[in-house]
Amino acid sequence: MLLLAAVALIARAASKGSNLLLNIGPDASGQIPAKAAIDDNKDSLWHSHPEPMAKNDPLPPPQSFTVDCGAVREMRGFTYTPRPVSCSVGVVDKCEFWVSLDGKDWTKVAEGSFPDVLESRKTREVKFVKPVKARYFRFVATHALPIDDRLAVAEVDVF
Ligand SMILES: [Ca+2]
Repeated sequence: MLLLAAVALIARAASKGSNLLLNIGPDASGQIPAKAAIDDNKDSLWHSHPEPMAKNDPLPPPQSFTVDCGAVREMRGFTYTPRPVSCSVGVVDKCEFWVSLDGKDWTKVAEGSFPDVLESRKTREVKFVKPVKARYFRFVATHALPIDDRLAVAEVDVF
């Protein structure tokens, strides 16, 4: 059971025409640019925490964001692009990928583990066991290197 929705914001994704429902931590008060995870720009980042993060106020995983694709579509897998090499804090190396038809009932369809993520920030592709039909997807960051109390993601997409 995921319990991640403390605050929900809705923003318009710039390039993919999706509504972004973004779940942020219970103590977050700032505008977190989660839409930056689906803007086709590897230099813009989703952060799990407000900027600047309070020194004694970590937001440990899992942290997530949820995307409304606007209509039911077939999904065969997802891609994940780590944050650029210019910073190595909170680089997500483990994640889960969930999908939903209605935004209420969720099914985990994949897990990702990228142990070489600090050395290589290339885009990773994870295929589901079988294609699924869904309108919503949720990227859940479950661990990060080398610091696990904040998380950042450059890009996530479905294919
Ligand atoms: Ca981005």
